Amino acid sequence: MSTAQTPSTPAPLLWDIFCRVIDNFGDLGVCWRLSADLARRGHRVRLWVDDASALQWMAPGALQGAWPGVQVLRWEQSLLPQSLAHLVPADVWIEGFGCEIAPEFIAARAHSTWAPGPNGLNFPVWINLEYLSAEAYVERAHALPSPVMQGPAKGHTKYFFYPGFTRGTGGLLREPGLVAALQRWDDADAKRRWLAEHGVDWTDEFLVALFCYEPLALNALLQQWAAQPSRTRLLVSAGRATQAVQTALTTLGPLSPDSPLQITYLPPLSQTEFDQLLRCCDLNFVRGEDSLVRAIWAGKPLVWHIYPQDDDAHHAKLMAFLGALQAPPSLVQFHRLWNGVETLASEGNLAEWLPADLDAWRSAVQNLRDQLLQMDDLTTQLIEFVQKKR
Ligand code: TRH
Repeated sequence: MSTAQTPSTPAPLLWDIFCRVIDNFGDLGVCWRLSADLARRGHRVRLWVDDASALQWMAPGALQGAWPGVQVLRWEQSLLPQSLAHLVPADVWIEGFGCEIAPEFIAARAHSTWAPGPNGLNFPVWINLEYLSAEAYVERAHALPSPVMQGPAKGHTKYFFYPGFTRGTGGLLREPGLVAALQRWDDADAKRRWLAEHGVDWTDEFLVALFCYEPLALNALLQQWAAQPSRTRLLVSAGRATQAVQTALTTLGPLSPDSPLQITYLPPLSQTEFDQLLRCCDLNFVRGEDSLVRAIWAGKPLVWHIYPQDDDAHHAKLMAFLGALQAPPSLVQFHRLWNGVETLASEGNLAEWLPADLDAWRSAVQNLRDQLLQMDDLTTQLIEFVQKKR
């Protein structure tokens, strides 16, 4: 295959993506998905990360260099003069979620006598990739320049890049062909096969994926699923969700083998398998940022456990998302309880809407997904943005 570029196909670029893991998996999850998506589109990526351990299960092979086009590097290497001296200069720098590139790294580039980068450019397009929100400020702040006032890059400009749900934002990560690929799991046999391969003996119960922090309403929900006549199988993600369910069961008591609620604890899945899991289930509980986006692509009813902030700033962010989703009142109410915006007035008012309103919940997710499919995805927009700034 020829690698020659025509005037309409912009040359592939070299990207440095920087990621610091604050907690949980979302920072790395997003930075990895972006890296892999760029590489699949022919770009080359160096992913500098302070704790890459979760990639062992999120993207098996990534740490061993098995993903063509992506090189995972330790953050500390970005501070070492000897590792910087021979580094091919990148065309783009991405700071994931406000993590700041080490001054040593910036200085090495700013003061270097390097020849211009592979595309004839002396300084990279520098982007701060922000957190996802549906709040109104996102459209105002997206793509704004931020002049660098001090340090070795003084006089250069960074740009804010905001993911989002509307055309005035940077969009959402969505690899080409993703939604079509997920549709294969609509077939009951494919789904059964996938579940069996992952140790789930599915006998047509209502399937629920649970990826959450420690929701206060969890006990009540488990209790109700265990008490209602219809059968539910809960597929619980590894880590905090598993711990939360096990803690709840110490209060509620163990489930009997013939309980209508059966629980399977999943091992950590790769991102690809995680996406497939969401497509298999009838209802998806997700959290943070990246899994929310994946649950939208899955097109199944979803409940979001938002990442909590000390000053309750997440309440406005939650309501903004529910607005974007045009969530029916029962789904809004369920989110308020699940996220502790309000507490359960009495037991018995949490799971009772689930069967009744599930169709409306599903329609809301699918309508949002269909709107989003009309927009360019984040990687496409990012590449276009960089091309314009060069
Ligand atoms: O893990 P999260 O809660 O992550 C984050 C972080 O807390 C981050 O600091 C915060 O900024 C952000 O939330 C808002 O949830 P999230 O964002 O959904 O990330 C989880 C990632 O882990 C996602 O990429 C999917 C992946 N994953 C797997 O690949 N396999 C699995 O089995 C599971 C459970 C998740």
